[in-house]
Amino acid sequence: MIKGFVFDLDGVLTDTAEYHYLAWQELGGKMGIAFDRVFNEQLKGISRMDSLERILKYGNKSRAYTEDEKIALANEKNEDYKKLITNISPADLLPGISELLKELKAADIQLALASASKNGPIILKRLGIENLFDTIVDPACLTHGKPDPEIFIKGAEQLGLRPDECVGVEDAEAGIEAINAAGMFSVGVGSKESMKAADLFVTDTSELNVRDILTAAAN
Ligand code: B16
Ligand code: MG
Repeated sequence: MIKGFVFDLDGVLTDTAEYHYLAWQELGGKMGIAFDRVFNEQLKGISRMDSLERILKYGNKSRAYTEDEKIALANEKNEDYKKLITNISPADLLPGISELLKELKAADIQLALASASKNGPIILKRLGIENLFDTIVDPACLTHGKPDPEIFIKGAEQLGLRPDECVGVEDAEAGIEAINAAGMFSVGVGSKESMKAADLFVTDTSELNVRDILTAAAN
């Protein structure tokens, strides 16, 4: 029986991908690395340091900086990003999410956040939904990023549930891989092609429906 939902943040609850993109672009400009939105897709769900490594590799500059310089570059990106997310408000919740979360709470289902973002808590607060979440996994405590299942296993653990008692919701391929490997029922938001490994998929958050998900997870 499903007793908990473990949510990704970016692309599921709100769309912060555009702000990550703008902040990485700004840093890319300073490093002499240009990239577009197509390349940016590869950064979704990937941690800050791993994203920087991917950008450097893309620009053939993996060895251009020391580890300390890379940390300073990632911090610089985060300072820009934090400025961009200052004005996030409940209006930035993706379609249907507010209703979905309230319906889940009314059904006594526990909620956890499993986001790679260290800015997750402040974003939940600005979105006005922090009180609906029972727990937030701290990405700083993790050894492996998505597609490793660690973050979803930890989410279930923090809810006091087994992974098979939880549903995981994701928009990134690496995220669906992580949910499946954790042994949870996976719900994907995105195209049929990118969400082909999901147990259930919808193309838009407005199509997420508690009854449909619980029925599919029970079968
Ligand atoms: P931060 P998610 C991820 O969020 C983003 O998709 C990814 O682009 C970002 O690099 C990562 O969080 C880390 O974010 O720099 O704020 O710690 O999709 O896992 O909710
Ligand atoms: Mg995401």
